[in-house]
Amino acid sequence: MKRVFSGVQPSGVLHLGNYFGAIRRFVDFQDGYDCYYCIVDLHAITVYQDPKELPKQIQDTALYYLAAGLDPKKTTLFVQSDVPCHAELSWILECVATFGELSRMTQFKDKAEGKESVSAGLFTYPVLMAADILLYDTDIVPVGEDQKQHVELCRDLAERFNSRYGETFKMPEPFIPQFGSRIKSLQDPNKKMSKSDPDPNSYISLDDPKDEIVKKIRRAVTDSGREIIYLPEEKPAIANLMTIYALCTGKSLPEIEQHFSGKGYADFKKDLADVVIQELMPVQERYKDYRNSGDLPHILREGAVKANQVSSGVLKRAKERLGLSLLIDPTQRKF
Ligand code: AQP
Repeated sequence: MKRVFSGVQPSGVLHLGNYFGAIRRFVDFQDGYDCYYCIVDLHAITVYQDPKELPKQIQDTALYYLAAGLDPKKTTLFVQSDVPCHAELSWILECVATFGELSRMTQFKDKAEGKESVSAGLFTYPVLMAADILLYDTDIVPVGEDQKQHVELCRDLAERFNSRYGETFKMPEPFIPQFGSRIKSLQDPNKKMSKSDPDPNSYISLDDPKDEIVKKIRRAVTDSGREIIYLPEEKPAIANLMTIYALCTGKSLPEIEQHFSGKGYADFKKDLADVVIQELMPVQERYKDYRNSGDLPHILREGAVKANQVSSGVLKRAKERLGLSLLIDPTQRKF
């Protein structure tokens, strides 16, 4: 069976972009693939997280994975910091990565822009992501468009390590959905929807109540004109809203254009709010069911045990190639 790995940061409440660009795709892979899905809390702390809030954010991210349809019997769900190999392989790969290539990562540039000081962890974030992926001998990495450059870096690091030290890592392929891989901000269609956007009107969170969804969609920016047509260059705001509509309903863009022909933005936004609510209400119900069931700690413990087993084998392989000690008990060192 081919192996799939991906992760989501517990850096806030998940939004429609995370849902359509990532976790709903994760569910598609669970039949027929060996899936490892991670709550990447070590990535989240590259920017400040309130230590009182972080445990709840980790729990909620895991609950939303389950609420979106992940079956813990079919997939391995775990928290990154429960598996120490991630941090260890990350350091090893940092010694293979170059300062120049990390400086070219656009996500770092975006996140660092305008800030007086950023953590070194934010700079080396893509290397930790490479370690996450390579530790599971991953074949496929489902991600949104924004992570494409990071998966490419992961492949470069794997290739460089393999040619320097001998065949060690499997070469992963990104899987970026053709549609929905870059849901845009509702307030600025030039930016992606993001949980750390200071304007809450820019995103729809998976836990937004119905009236909030209606309000946010009503306030979403539109383009000039009044026609509902898909022209991403000329009408990026409407194209984004149509993308969300298509993802919620399964309708094609020409079908949507035809359905709203002769109608204006107000009618379209009203229907869009309805279909988003129809998509998200069952997710919110399942979230509550999983939270009330109390099953989560057990699911995450089992996931961590399995993830530790697999990743420690790959880390051992890498350390062997490097000529590093494999001893679990350092008091047994012989030379
Ligand atoms: N707007 C988006 N459209 C489609 N996919 C998206 N993803 C994120 N935003 C969009 C995908 O969701 C997965 C998890 O992302 P993440 O939480 O690890 O980090 P991120 O990409 O940095 O997402 P955010 O929301 O922008 O988080 P913050 O604000 O904390 O940095 C990834 O597969 C990502 O591609």
